[in-house]
Amino acid sequence: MYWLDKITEKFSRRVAKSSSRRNLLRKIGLAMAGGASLPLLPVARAAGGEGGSGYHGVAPQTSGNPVADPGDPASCDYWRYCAIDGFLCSCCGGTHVSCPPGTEMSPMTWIGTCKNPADGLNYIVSYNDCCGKTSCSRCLCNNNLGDIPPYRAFSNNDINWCVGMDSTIYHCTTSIILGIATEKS
Ligand code: ABN
Repeated sequence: MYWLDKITEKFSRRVAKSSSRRNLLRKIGLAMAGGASLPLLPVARAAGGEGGSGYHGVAPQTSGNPVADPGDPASCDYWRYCAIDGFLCSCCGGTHVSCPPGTEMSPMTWIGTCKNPADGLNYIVSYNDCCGKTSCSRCLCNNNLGDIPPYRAFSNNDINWCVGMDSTIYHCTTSIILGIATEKS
């Protein structure tokens, strides 16, 4: 019965191998090593990468003319935002010059003057609020170049310009170039 002994031994060894403590530890070790290597996999990191807005889930954007209008409109550092106080429409389903769907642009605005690094000229920028939907709450920017306390409302950026609209609910802010500033301030 030598062959039966051999078969039984082989079977027993296989069962022991697959149920031993050593095998269990080996499986745990493999799982841990696999888990540790997961962050190395190539996943998209739109917001975290260099050049991104720094806001989670917001990919870098362009003005459409990177030479004359450089920078990322989804980032607070974009030159046009030197005097903005609000949520960037670029991060809210709109762009730096258009409101997100379902909102309406307020015709009353706060005006700032920002220097374009491409040509060194000062531009008059209108910060039009988009109204009619609850606050976007993404990409809050509070840059206050030229901001003056609210006793002069049109020189203060901390104002909801949705007043006078069908809906006064503020959603986000755009930044639209009106022209070149010719006078020194
Ligand atoms: N103009 C942006 C804004 C809206 C509501 C409150 C403060 C500032």
